[in-house]
Amino acid sequence: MERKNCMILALDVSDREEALKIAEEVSEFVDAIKVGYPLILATGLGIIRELTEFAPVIADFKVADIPNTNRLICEQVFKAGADAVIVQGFTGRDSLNACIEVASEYRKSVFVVSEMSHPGGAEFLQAVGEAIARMAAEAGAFGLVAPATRPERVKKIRGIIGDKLTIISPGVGAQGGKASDVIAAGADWVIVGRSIYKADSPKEAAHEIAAEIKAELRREN
Ligand code: NUP
Repeated sequence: MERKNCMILALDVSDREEALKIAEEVSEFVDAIKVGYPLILATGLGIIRELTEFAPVIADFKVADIPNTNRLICEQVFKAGADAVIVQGFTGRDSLNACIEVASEYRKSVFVVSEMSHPGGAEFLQAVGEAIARMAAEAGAFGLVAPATRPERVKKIRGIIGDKLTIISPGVGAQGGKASDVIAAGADWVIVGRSIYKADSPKEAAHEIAAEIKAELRREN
């Protein structure tokens, strides 16, 4: 995944044609497309391969099971053509190791959720977010998913992991986070869903957020 636009599209629509249309329209502004249960349950796993025509695909299954089941899930995801999978960290090191082993067999990547972006993410998960981030770094994960709704948490986690891991950050726009704030806090990519796919012009919306990120990166350099 090339870090060009610093933006990942979260494509949570449930119609195949619409998904492909939006992916094509915004592909020049995003470095990857994240798909999850809504689109895959509605259209089937084959949509992953179709979307790879426009950008690398990240499968957001938040894999959270015992090691053997995690392994079986990750095998399906990579066989389907995904470039990366998102897994939960709270299930522990053995479950995470299983995902990372499969990913390395396929030469693909694992992102670990350290804590989540919604208000409920602060209820239980935030308390163990830093420990999960450390575990992900030790286990050799490629990156972390950390909340754009709480840039101060992204900054803290970046401080813990250094430059070892890539941080991708959801919660921009519809959930209240601001792309430039979380990039400034240390995220490598923002993940944006509804603010793009629900916009009158997804292309224009993606363009605007991409411009905001570019301005922030220029300010930093
Ligand atoms: O903590 C997380 N928050 C979050 O929103 C972890 C995630 N994977 N996501 C996903 O990011 C969520 O499932 C959705 O696909 C996307 C954010 O979409 P939106 O709020 O921009 O529409």
